[in-house]
Amino acid sequence: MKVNFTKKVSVSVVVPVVNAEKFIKNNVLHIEKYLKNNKNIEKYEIIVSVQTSKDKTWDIAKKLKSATIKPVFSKKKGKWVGLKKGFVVAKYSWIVMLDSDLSYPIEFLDDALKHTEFDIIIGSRYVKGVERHNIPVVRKFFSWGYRTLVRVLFGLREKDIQVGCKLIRKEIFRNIEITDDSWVGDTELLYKSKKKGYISFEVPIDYGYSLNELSVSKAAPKMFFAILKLRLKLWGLI
Ligand SMILES: Nc1nc2c(ncn2[C@@H]2O[C@H](COP(=O)(O)OP(=O)(O)O)[C@@H](O)[C@H]2O)c(=O)[nH]1
Ligand SMILES: [Mg+2]
Repeated sequence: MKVNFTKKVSVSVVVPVVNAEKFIKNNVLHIEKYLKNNKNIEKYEIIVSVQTSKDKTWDIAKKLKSATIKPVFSKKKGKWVGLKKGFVVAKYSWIVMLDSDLSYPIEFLDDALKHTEFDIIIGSRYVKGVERHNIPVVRKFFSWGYRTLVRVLFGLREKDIQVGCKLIRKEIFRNIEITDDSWVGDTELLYKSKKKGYISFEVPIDYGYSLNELSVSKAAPKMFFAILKLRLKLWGLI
C-alpha cells in the first residue's frame, strides 16, 4: 500500500501594512481562509504589522485580533521595519512574508509548500510558468536592469528578488541580521542567507500587472542608489 507522507508545516504569515483601511480587513480574512483550508498547513498565525497610519488601518487591525490574527504596531517607517517586528513575534518555524494589498497571491503557497527542502522559497514573477499580461516594455526593461545590477553587485542568481511573497525558514533570522528598514532588505536577506549556505528556490506565481504600481521614472533612481548603498555598507565602506 502506498502511503502519502506529505510533510505538514506550521507558518507565521507576516503582513506589513501602512494606510490600507480600504482593504486590510478583506485581505487578512482572505489569507486566513486560505490557510485554514490548506491541508499542508498544520498551524498558522497572521501577524498584521502596522506602521503609524494616517487612516484607520490600526483601528481595523486591532478589531481583527483573535487566536490566529495578531496585530502589532510600530511607529517607525519602513516595510522591513514592519517585517522584522513580525519576525520577532512569529512562533512557527516557517515565515511567510506577504504584501498586504495581495498584489502577490497567498496561493503561491500551493506550490511553495512542495519545496520545503529548500530554505527560502520565492513566489517568482520571472520563472517559466508565470502568466503575465500587459506589462509595459519600459517596465520589463527596468526589471531586467535591476536584476542584472543585483547579479553583478551581489552575485545573486535569483530572478525575482523584490517580490512580496516568500516562504522562509525562520531559523535563518537567528543567523543573519537584516540592517535595512525599507525594501532593500529583500536583497540583503538573499545575499546574507546565501553566504551562510542557505538555498533558495523560485516557484511561478499568478501575477497580474497593476497600474497602481510605482512609476518607473520615480522608482528607478531611488532603487539604484539604495542598492549601491547596501553594497557599500556590506563591504564595510560606509
Ligand atoms: N509596516 C509597514 N508596512 C509598509 C510600509 N511601507 C509599505 N508597507 C507595506 O509593504 C507592502 C509593499 O508596499 P508597496 O507600497 O506595495 O511597495 P512595492 O510593491 O514594493 O512598491 C504593502 O503591504 C505595504 O502596506 C511601512 O512603512 N511600514
Ligand atoms: Mg506593491
